[in-house]
Amino acid sequence: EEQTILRKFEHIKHCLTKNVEAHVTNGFEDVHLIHKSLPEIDKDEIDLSVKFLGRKFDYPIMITGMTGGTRKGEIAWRINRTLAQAAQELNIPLGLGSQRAMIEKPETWESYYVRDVAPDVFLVGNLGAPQFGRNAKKRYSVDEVLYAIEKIEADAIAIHMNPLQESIQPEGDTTFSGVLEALAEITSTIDYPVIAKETGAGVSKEVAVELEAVGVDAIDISGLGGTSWSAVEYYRTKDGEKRNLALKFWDWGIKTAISLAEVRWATNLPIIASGGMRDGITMAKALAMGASMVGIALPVLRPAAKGDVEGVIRIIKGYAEEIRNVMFLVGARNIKELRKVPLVITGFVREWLLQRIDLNSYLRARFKM
Ligand code: FMN
Repeated sequence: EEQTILRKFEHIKHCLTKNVEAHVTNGFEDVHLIHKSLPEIDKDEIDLSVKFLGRKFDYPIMITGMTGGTRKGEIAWRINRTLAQAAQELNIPLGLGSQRAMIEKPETWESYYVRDVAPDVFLVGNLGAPQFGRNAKKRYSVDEVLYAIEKIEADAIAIHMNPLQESIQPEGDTTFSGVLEALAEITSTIDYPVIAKETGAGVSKEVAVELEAVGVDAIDISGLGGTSWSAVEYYRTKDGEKRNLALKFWDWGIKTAISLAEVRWATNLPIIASGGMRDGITMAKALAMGASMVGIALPVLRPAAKGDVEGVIRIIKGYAEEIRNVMFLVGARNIKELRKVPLVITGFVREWLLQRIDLNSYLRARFKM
């Protein structure tokens, strides 16, 4: 158990001090919105609010799960409280980091508990797919899911899919057989929304179709182009061979822009587009491509680690203002209209998508959810 907690410390430390991002882009440079010389709207009538999983949010931006598992007063506790206060003020959803530590060491539960400072925030708990594998050392069931949600008064649960990280990690849990069957049991048993979430390597159309079939409520695609878990594990491991493996897989995965188009085309599920989202123009492109929400993690880690609530708010409001500016320049009054504006897809992303989806039907139907 100590190992789970130590690992979390190391992950945060490396994410704060090293370059842990992919060496490749997340693909949105190949996605183009068309400038509109006559927008025929007033900038101050633009509405950034969105509906997602039955709730209304002021901005189409979510902070996705990063941490938890330390004692009260320590770093993970501080990060979650800081993010929670910012999310409460902004009225946006907040994800927590893996609650495995809390299941193994129940006394760490308070580092995930933020209801006292964020009574209204839409809070998403987090557990890992490998713990639901048939051959997991201690296979989780619906009981652990309900405990993770209810102990901290969360509104939903994200099950993270991280085979890349687990395959690189020296002590990784690579027990992924039987996860779909476990997800089917969870979604049919509990009343809370279930989000299937990648962690930086993207979701393909095939996996998205499987996830839709077992009844998940949304997918966080978390594609390639932002935080790389191979990079994080590269810095953590001292074993030469494992380091080499981590380096080779630094840029493994499906770029966020590509994953988004595949999943939007193949399913009707709401999508959180995350993975390297670092400015509002990119975020507006993702929303125009059919995402319901955009997700960020790494950009708010630094202010959160310092307890800087205003710093987190400033970053997210900055993105929001850029999204608003794009919406003005393409003549979209709200996110629904943004999802209907024309899009041009060029280069590598176009070439990929032509082999994987019917690009024209996707471009026509990207606003279906
Ligand atoms: N994702 C999870 O589902 N569970 C986690 O426990 C988790 N821990 C993370 C810790 C850190 C420090 C960071 C930076 C990310 C973590 N993630 C975790 C992944 C993020 O939620 C997100 O999917 C990924 O970092 C891509 O977004 P980004 O490029 O904006 O960082």
